Amino acid sequence: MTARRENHRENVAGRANVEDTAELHAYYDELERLQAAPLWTVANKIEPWQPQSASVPMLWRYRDLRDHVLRSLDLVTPEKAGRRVIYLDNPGRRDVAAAVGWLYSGLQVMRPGESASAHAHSASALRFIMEGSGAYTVVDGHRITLGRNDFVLTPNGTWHEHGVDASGTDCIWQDGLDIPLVNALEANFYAVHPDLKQAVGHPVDDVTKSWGHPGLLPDGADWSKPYSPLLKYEWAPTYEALTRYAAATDGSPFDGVLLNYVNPSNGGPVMATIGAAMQMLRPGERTRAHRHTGSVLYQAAKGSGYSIIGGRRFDWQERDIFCVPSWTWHEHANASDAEDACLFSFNDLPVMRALGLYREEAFGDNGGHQPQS
Ligand code: GTQ
Repeated sequence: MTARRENHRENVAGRANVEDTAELHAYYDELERLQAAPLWTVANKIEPWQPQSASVPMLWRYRDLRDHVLRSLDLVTPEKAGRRVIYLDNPGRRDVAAAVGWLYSGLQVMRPGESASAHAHSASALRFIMEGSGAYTVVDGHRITLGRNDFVLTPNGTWHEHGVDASGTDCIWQDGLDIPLVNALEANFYAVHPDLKQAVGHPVDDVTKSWGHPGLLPDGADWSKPYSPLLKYEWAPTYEALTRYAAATDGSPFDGVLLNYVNPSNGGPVMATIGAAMQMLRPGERTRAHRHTGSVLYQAAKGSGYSIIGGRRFDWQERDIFCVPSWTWHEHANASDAEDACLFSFNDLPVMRALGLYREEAFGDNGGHQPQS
């Protein structure tokens, strides 16, 4: 029979396994003319036994990318580019510009005195500050100062603009957005602010001054928007919280000591579609492997180590970014016996959970590690 049609047969009871015959092919031709097709030729492909990620496990080394990112300072202006960003292009996801799964990520660079025009979109966004001083963002009129390892939100629908104070230095931060997801859902709107700039309507950093106190909420706090009012999570209190938690817990066998960034008004994820975490791998720690649905993008915020992802070992240093595709075995190790290592990560787990699609599995049951290829 001709091989011109795909026919994904499996010799398993309950799965599609229809032979190719001339009569069937003639029938398929008739269906094709009606923009229709027989399910049984594709059923085994479109209903795999388990998630089949098209994303490739990847590590982007900062020492390889940094000079190229800085070069864009001389090559394009924020005015012409809109935003000066070099994005992470997963070889399995080029068609949707994703770094992994349905998540986009890029490295944005700005000079002192520069700013990008204010805009809003249906995609939710976050930044994780990598280097430089004087960076700020304005989110719905709240001006927010940004320092190293700070994590900031620009949720779905909010006006936002980024810049670097004239007194600052060249700044680089990681952007993370759910652009591929929102495009897959065919729900993405984009707007440029009519004035290109927002009026700042609140004291600088009022978001952290109001919402950023552990265990304390403003009296009468009334927040019903579907994202965290805190907007910025600073590095110093985050690291202190990890250190204190590490003294009180054995941690997770899969993640070490992990704290999720949450919405302080309800304990939920920071945004409806994107969750984020900071985890500490204690000196000498090596975790067990597990896998779960949902995609995760990591940035090494402190220290160095390696992760084994889908059987491949990726050695990371501070500022390197790597991804774990959905349903892929992964485990992490701190390379140092003296210092802790910290991994920032963001993910689409709120989507998986909200849609009832979250699943998780431990590798083996004897504390084993996945084989490396
Ligand atoms: O600043 O919201 O890296 O809209 C890509 C698209 C950043 C942003 C990116 C965006 C943004």
